[in-house]
Amino acid sequence: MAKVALITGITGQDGSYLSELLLQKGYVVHGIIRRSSVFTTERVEHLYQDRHDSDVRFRLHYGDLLDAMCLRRILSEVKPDEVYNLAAQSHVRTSFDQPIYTAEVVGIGTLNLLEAIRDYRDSTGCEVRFYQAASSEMFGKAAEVPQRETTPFYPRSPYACAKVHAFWQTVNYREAYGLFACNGILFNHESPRRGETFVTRKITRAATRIKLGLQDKLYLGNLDARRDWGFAGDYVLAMWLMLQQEKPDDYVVATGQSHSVREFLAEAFRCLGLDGEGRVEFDPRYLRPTEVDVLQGDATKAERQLGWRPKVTMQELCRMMVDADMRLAQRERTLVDAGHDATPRDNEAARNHVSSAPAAPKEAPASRTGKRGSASGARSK
Ligand code: NAP
Ligand code: G4F
Repeated sequence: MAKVALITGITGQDGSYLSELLLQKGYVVHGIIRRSSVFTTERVEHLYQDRHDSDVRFRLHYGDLLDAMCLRRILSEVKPDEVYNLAAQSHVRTSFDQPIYTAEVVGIGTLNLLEAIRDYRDSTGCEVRFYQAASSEMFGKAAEVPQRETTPFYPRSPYACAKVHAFWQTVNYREAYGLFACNGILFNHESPRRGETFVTRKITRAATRIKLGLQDKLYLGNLDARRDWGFAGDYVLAMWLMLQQEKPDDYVVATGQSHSVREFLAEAFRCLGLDGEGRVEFDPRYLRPTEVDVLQGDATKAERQLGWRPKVTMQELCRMMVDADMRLAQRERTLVDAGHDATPRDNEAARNHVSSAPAAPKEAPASRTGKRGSASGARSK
């Protein structure tokens, strides 16, 4: 019989890649989506199946990590073998503006789900394997470089504090209740489907728009921060592998290479043959009250125990994102030249970036970071 997976955060970057992977592996995939006044399902639209079709293997359910009752109802209905908890208020800078909300979704939301799974298991006798999307942000002001599973946590944002809470709750449910629960401590991973307010995508989107004369400038914060950037498509495989092991455990997932924001920026401009001189300006709004200076992971354990390895380098990732965003910018350019509004209504940038997906994905709508670079604070963090 086909395995059943339940994914929270299915409409996000990772949710879309993980869905594709699990569908390819023959799973029935269920996802939890939040009700919104606008469509939020663009990243998984290509996976949608009409419920009236036979052999429907992809289904979405309304719910929210903050609604404990609905989590219980969905578990009873779906009867999952595996639950992947990817839902989060995942933007670090925003977590300083919304610390309590972030703590509720990331911290208490995870606990709501763990409790629901424990009760479901105890009342039905059905085992459920649980994956928690932990984060390298938990290392924060890191005690060592590179960071590994044994590196102590020193969180530097409300987001990271909440992820540390969720991490230890996951460990505790494993030890206290024997739940098969794993933390994937994932370092930054990006793709053409990355949200446009994260720095890599903000850069590739702006650079391609600058190249085509759709935008003058790019406003950024701290260019010296260093991150270990990998490709999201590679990282979802590590999530799945963790739940296929004999015993549950926690793993760092990273490329082992660290680059500064400045280096990523230079790489994006280099891909486009663009001179960045006078194009990039500093805006203190994008600084964080406390910054994480250097993240660089050591994924030796994941390689040894899971047989997992990253395939895409930072340079290849940057090229992939620039190419996808260039296609988007070209569409915008065509619209502008024809006298239409330049703001794209949809975004097919990621179409050619589903390494082995059953169908081509549709990209999320581009954030309106302000025509000609006038980024609004709320939109382009
Ligand atoms: P993302 O693109 O920001 O997606 C977040 C997802 O969570 C979206 O589907 C969002 O739904 C959903 N969500 C937010 N609040 C929710 C709530 N209260 N209830 C239910 N769903 C909710 O994030 P991502 O990059 O795919 O990352 C996936 C997970 O990995 C997150 O937990 C993130 O913190 C963690 N992580 C990410 C990275 C990275 O570099 N990408 C690294 C380490 C850890 P809407 O579409 O409705 O907003
Ligand atoms: O792209 P970022 O916003 O990602 P950040 O803060 O590292 O968080 C991401 O990765 C975490 C894993 O380590 C995830 F857990 C988390 O959910 C998220 O996916 O910022 C990267 C760096 C930071 O140091 C930031 O200060 O880029 C710097 N930066 C410089 N200018 C900027 C900007 N970041 C953003 N978002 N916007 C800027 O204009």
